Amino acid sequence: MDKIQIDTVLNRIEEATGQHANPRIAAIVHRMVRDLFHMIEDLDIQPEEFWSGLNFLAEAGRSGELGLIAPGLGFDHFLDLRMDEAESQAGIAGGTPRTIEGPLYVAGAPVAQREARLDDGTGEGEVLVMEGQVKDGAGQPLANAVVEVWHANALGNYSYFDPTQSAFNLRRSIVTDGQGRYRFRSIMPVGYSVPPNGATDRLLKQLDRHGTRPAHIHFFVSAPGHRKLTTQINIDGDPYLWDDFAFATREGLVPPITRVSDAAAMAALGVDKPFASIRFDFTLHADQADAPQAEVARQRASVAA
Ligand code: MBD
Ligand code: FE
Repeated sequence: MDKIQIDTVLNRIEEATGQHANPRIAAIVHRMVRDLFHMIEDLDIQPEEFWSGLNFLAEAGRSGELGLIAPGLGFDHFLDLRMDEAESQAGIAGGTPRTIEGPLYVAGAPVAQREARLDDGTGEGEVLVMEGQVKDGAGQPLANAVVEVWHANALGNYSYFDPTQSAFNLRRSIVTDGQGRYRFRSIMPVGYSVPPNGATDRLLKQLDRHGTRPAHIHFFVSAPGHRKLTTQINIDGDPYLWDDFAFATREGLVPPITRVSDAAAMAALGVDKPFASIRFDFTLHADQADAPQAEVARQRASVAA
């Protein structure tokens, strides 16, 4: 089709916009329609392809998988890179790198002071102890920081979304002590994979891609007067470490794992096998008025405590 013809029809559609339109929404919708019209033209998209794409998105919505398709196509990571860029423009540098939240956070997890056990004791998996400090940009410990932690079990599944797990299994909010310290005992997570034959899986198969994440642990770290950090650590040695379907692995977020076989340390935890130990400190940036919001509002699952 002639570019002028496309512009003519696009202009008619945009001119239908009323006086009381939301200008931001209108700008976004117009741009999206414009780009998609040109895509249809450039790729010569056939009606059957258009309707099959529309129905695909509708089904992904019905099955709750749009939150998986977005990271699988790199959108979440791209938004991270844009936030990094915005921070750098505001003079914010260093600190613990951010990485994507993902779709599996649940608000309302039990709150613990200084330390917590995350697993309910029923699941498989090597015992893992993770500890460290929350610090400010000058390396000073942050007392009363909140470390929200959530991760998958040894089958790669998250409580709440996996109804076979107990409420808030592998999810806690830990408040740091006077020296900024937190500590938790849990079990080693295994990488999540998208639901077999779901919309995300079928899309990725068309791209000859897998839908697996390397084993990881999610965190929101917040402290009064500081920018909230959304991040993850990865479990070193996972075969998918640098082959994450969500593109979220970053340098600085792969701490070394130590195996502890010291008898006294094992006895103190009440375990009879060596356990894994990770030490990881989080460094937050101070609040800054002219910097973009670090906290992202989005729909999240929530369960009353
Ligand atoms: C996850 O566990 C996850 O962290 C992301 C980003 C997407 C799907 C599952
Ligand atoms: Fe995850």
